[in-house]
Formats: sequence, structure tokens, C-alpha cells
Amino acid sequence: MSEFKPLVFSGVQPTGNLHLGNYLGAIRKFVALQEKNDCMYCVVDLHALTAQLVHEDMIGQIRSITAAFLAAGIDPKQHIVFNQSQVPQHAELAWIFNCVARIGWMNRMTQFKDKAGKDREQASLGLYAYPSLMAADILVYRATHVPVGEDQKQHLELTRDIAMKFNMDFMEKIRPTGLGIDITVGDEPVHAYFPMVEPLIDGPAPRVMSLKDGSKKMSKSDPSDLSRINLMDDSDAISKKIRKAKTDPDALPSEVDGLKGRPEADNLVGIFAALADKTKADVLAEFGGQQFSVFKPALVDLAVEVLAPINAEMRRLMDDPGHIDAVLRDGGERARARAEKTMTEVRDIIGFVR
Ligand code: AQP
Repeated sequence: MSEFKPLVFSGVQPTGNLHLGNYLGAIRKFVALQEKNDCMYCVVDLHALTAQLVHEDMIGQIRSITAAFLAAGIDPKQHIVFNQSQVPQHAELAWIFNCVARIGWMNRMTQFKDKAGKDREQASLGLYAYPSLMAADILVYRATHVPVGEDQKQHLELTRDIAMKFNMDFMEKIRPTGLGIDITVGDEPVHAYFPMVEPLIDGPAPRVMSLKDGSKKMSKSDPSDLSRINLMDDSDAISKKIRKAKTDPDALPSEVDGLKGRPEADNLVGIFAALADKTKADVLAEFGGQQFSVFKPALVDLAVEVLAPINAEMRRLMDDPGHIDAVLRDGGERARARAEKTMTEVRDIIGFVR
């Protein structure tokens, strides 16, 4: 793609209990990527205000997401772990991107439609502008790769559109600064300041569905706690939720094709495959022809085996909030230095007086 130095960036909102979807769709990928890449992982607390302004325990939620990052295996010394509000440059760049993005682009965002619901007039302006802040989160570090679940795909396409429009609109101003690089987008040569980010969505579980409804994604904000497995759930809760998970009366098929039209069965097999680091075909080779009464207990054992150590480490870390805060402060300081470098350049490109 480009000669931009590869940099991985991703964020998680402190909006409630982290669940298996967040873990399999995002956090586990964060851990895998840190081996070969420079990575920045952010608790995006400014985003948490978009759907609900007042949070009873914002500090606790931020610490809990940070604890999940660390418990899952992210190394905050080698990489950067921080919370978004410590780096005001995110909000500054988001304002500039609000002026780059077009209303027509924002109107197409399906997550806004889902989250705003029927009473759109009552949704916050922040919820509407959320993708523009997300683009700023990524591009304020000129990050190149973003591991996310499938639900974020459209926002990353918008991030590319914003980067492209900024690059094109300011092309003549970027060139004399010597800050840009030549990239090719399609067949077009572009003198770019911002890279075209690559979403990293593939993985065994890009979209984990609700345990109560196989057509809805597993979500922190689902009112039913039985719809999700939380990283803080103990083994009894995990067992209860999997036992109560919606299924159909048929036995599991022997081939992946047989999962078509059976969203709940497909979801449970997908979760098993992701937790076991196997394919769905492997799982069906083992459980094809078996009833859920056999499959569910095996899934409970596997989920507890994978999640119990993370759960225990999260609890241990949460007992030492001073340590978590120190990690965030250190990460925030390093992130601010990087973000300020970009913003100094962006201010120069735009032509603000220093
Ligand atoms: N069900 C899911 N399957 C796979 N990946 C998922 N992610 C979220 N849900 C699933 C991924 O987790 C990362 C962090 O998500 P987030 O908290 O920043 O926002 P979200 O996507 O809005 O997650 P939730 O759980 O649905 O939260 P609420 O209910 O607050 O909106 C992202 O990479 C996301 O793709």
C-alpha cells in the first residue's frame, strides 16, 4: 500500500461489561498483532458520551477495559495503552474532520441509525459525528492498520474517505512541507499526508451474535445480560448463559453448509471454533449428529477454560487501581507526544498561525 510506517491502532468504549464478542472480535487480535507491530490500544472514553452523557462509574469502566487489555496479554511497556480523553488532539483533529466529512456520508452510517433508534431527533450530535472522531483517533497517529469486529467496517471505509478528501483538498499545501508521501490509490497518484487505513476484520469471530437471538450482534448495551458472556462472568454464570442460549431442536449438522438458516446453531459453533482456535468444519467433524445437550456442556468447559484465567487476572488488576492509572498515565504521555507531532503538521498544512 504505502510507505507509511506500519502502526496498529484500535479502541474500545468504556460503556459496560466487555463481552465475548469484544474479546474474540477485537481484543484477541490486539494481542496477536503486538508481536510484530508497533501498537496503540485506546479506551475511547470520549465515545462513551455519545449514547449516554452521564455515567455512574466512568473511572471504574475505564479501569475495567484497561484491566481487560492487560489481562488478555497486551504489553503496555512495549506498546501504548491509554485513554482517549488524555490526548486532546483527538478532539481537535475530529473537529477538522467534521469539516472534511460530508453530511451525505454521515447519513449513510448504519450504526447511527441502529443506535439512534426511532427517535433520531433526540440523539446527540456526538452520536452522529462519532465516525469522524473515530477517524481522528486513528489518523492522529497516522496509523495504518485497525483490528476491529465486522460492525466497524463502514466506519473504517469512512475513515479512508476522510483521509482521501483531506489529502486531495490540501495536496498543494502538503507538497511544499515535505511531510507527505506519494501513494497510489486505485490508478491515481496522490501526494498524501494521511495513509489509507487497512481494516483487519478477518478472524474466526468477526461478528459474535447474541445468545438470545442469532440475528442480533452480542452487545454491551443489550438489556438482557443472558444475551452475552461477560469477561467478568464466573464459571457458574458462563454455564447458565450457555445452557439457556437459544437453539433449535435439531442435532448439529456434519457440514458447515448445514448451519445455513440456523443462526443460533451457527453462532454457538462459531464461538466454539474461535475459542478452540479451530474451524467450524473441525468442530462439526467432532460434534456433527450430536444434540445440543452434548454440545453445550463441551462449550461451557471450553469457555471456562479460556476465560477463567483472564477473569482472574482482571480481578487481580482491578484490586490495584493505582497500577492501572499509572499504566494509563504513562501511555497517555507517550500518545500525546505522537499526536502533537501530527497536529503541529496538520495546523501548518491548514495554515493556522502558530
Ligand atoms: N458482537 C461482536 N462480535 C465481534 N466483535 C465485536 N465488537 C463489538 N461487538 C462485537 C468489536 O469490539 C470492539 C470494541 O467495541 P466497542 O465497545 O468500541 O463498540 P461496539 O462495537 O459498539 O461494541 P458493543 O459491545 O456493541 O457496545 P455498545 O453496546 O456499547 O454499542 C470493536 O472492534 C467492535 O467491532
